[in-house]
Order: sequence, then C-alpha cells, then structure tokens
Amino acid sequence: MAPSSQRHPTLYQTYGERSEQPNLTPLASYLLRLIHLKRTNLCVSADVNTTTELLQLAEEVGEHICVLKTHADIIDDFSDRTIRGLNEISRRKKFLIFEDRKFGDIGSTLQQQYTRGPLAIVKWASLVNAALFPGPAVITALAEAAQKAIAAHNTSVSTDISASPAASLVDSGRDDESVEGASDDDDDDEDDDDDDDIDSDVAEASDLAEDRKGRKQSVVSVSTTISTKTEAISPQPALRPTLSRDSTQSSDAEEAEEVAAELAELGPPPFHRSLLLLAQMSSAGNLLTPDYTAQCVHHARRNRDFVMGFIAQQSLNKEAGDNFITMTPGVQLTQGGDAHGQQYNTPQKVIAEGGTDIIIVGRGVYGAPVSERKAAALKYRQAGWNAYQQRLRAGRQRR
Ligand code: BMP
Repeated sequence: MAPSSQRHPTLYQTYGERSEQPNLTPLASYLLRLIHLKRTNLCVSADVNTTTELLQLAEEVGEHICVLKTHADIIDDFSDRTIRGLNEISRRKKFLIFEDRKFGDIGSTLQQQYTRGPLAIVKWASLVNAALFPGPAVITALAEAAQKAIAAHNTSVSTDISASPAASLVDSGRDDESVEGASDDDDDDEDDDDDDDIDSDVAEASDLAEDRKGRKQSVVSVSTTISTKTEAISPQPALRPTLSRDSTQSSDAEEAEEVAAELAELGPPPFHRSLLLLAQMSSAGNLLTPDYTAQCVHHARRNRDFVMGFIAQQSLNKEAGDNFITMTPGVQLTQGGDAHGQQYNTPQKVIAEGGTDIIIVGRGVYGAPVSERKAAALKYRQAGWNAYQQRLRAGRQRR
C-alpha cells in the first residue's frame, strides 16, 4: 500500500459514503450501496461446469455475496435456463452477475463476442472485464455495445407496454397499479431481460410483447404513457438520504429486519452495464507491468461513465476524484498457491493492507464439501468484512 502521506480518501470511507459520491457508474453506485446494506464484500467465483451446479451454488451462497462471478464458457449446458435461473436468484438474493470474460481483441470482434453467439453476455451480465493490451478501443467498443443493449432493452420494454394498451387490469386483478406505480422491483430488473433480444428491432419486440402474457401487461393502465416506465430503467438510481447505519456487526432481529427492509427498498440492479479493467493479475510470472497498470488507470479515468473499476491486487485510486471499485481474485484464508501458478493472498492482506474493495473467492468456497459451502462463504464474508472494518478503524486513528 502507498505510504501514509499518499493514502487516498476512499480507503477510509465506508462503502455507503462512497456510493453517494459523483464519478460513479450507476452500477458502481448500486453495488457500493448493496455492499453497505448487505454487509458483504465477497464475490464468489462460480467455476463449475453445469447449470445445475451453478444455480445450486448461487442459491447456497447468494445471501452472503455482493457479486457472483461466472465463466460461462466452462458451463457444458449453458442456455436460457442458465440465464433465467441466474437472474431469478440474483434478484431474489440481491447480487450482481459478473462474467469473467477477459475480453481482449479488436473492437469489432469483441462487440460481437459481447452481444452474440450462444453466450450473448451483454443480455445477462451486469459486469464484464477486459484486458487493455489491444488498446483503449476495447473500452469504447464495449461501451457502445452496452449502450445499444440498454437502448434495445428499454425499447423492448416500452413496446411491450404499448402493445397492451387495454391491459389488463382484468387479467391481473391488480387494479391499484398504474405505470407510475410500476417502478417497483419486479419491473425494472434484470429479469425483464431474460428473453429480450438485444438485436431485435421494434417490430420484433412487439412480437415478443404479443407472446408474453401477464406480468408486464399487468402493470399497465389504459391511460398511462410509456415514458415513465422507461425512465425507471436506465438513469442513475436515485439514492436515498445519506446512509446512517454504521458498519458494525450485529445480528439482532430488529437490525436484520431493518436490513431486509433497506435491501427491499434498494431493489434489484438497474439494467446497466459496466466494465472492470484487468489491471493486475494474481498468477505467478504474469506480464502485466506497472506501466500497463498505469495505462489501465489512465483510460479508466477517461471513461468513467463505463469503467467501474479494476481487477487488481491493490487499490488503484490515486487522484482526487478517483472512486474506482477494485475486485481482487487469488484470495484464500491462508497464503499459498496451486499447481498452475495461482497465488493466494488473505482478505486481510488485500482489503486491509492493499485497500481493495471486493474479494473474489473460487475454490475456497465451491471447493468445500457441498454441505459446508454455505459455511465457507460465511467465513470468507466475515473475513472480508473484518478486514474492511480494520481499514476503517485505521483511518479513524489517523485523523
Ligand atoms: P480460485 O479462487 O479458485 O483460485 O479462483 C479464482 C478465479 O478468479 C478464477 O475464476 C480465475 O479465472 C479468476 N482470476 C484469477 O484467479 N486471477 C486473476 O488475476 C484474474 C482472474 O479473473
């Protein structure tokens, strides 16, 4: 970590405080808030090989994580079922989905890798990562594809609404809801995205709307317009007044109820997309030099509306105004490594000393016997949170 004279303010701010600062993507703001409320800075890396295993793991650890990281290309039977299942669990248990794709190609190719093919990542993963070695067009190309996907999603939802003009207070029995009242959780979330074709034009979306029965139609009243609905999806999520609750550990029932209510109010993730730049790696002998890392930071600053932060081994916030989120893989409860160059640091080392924000843990959790996975996730959650609190305490002592 940098010498104390150079330490960046974000190191000693709570996740909640950071969520309210400018210079954040909407997703970064949502994620910091989620971490603060849910009290977990744990991302589980779900490196399993079937949809059933993936969904089972997500179900088991969901309550303990802020992000679930996937490698979709190692799932033998990846399909719409995988996407629907992930979206449903992530919405219910409140975590973001991060596809660890490590894009690294010319812009035109990676736009297709992001949006097309059997994985069509942009449809279901809020977060992706990319290496910067091909040049900064990786960022702009992905940002452009993400923008199109968001626009298509919003168009599709709008069309869905307009396609059901007389809908269906009768169908739904929900005669107390209008579009104004329809910005509730279920309507703005990733789940809406399950079967949205990001490449569809308005006509296709309209066909889709014809096919759909029920939920979206059920919230539309005859006299309302579609614009209110679309507004609820894309902009920066409105933040409630300053988060007051301190990040202390407590498990009494009242506190748990309060947390549940705040999480419910936070709602599901907005339909947005953000990028993490692969700035440093955990593997032995990797070729990501300090100069390369510095270039990542430079280009992240130039693209703050899309780059949420970094995959790195230490915080890279250096300048005033930096509020990037750093996620760190290569974490276990004891230092060590594997037979293929992986190197492990502890949560204490990366969060308390290195100043990073989220620990990424794979085998430390999914490698535990099935009956112990939930407990393993809880252990990492506690270790990550304790390290964060230790860093905050160190900050208070410095003042
Ligand atoms: P594990 O905790 O089992 O070693 O898994 C680490 C996960 O993080 C893997 O999915 C790996 O692809 C990813 N990862 C990493 O280990 N180091 C990096 O520098 C970047 C990664 O994405």
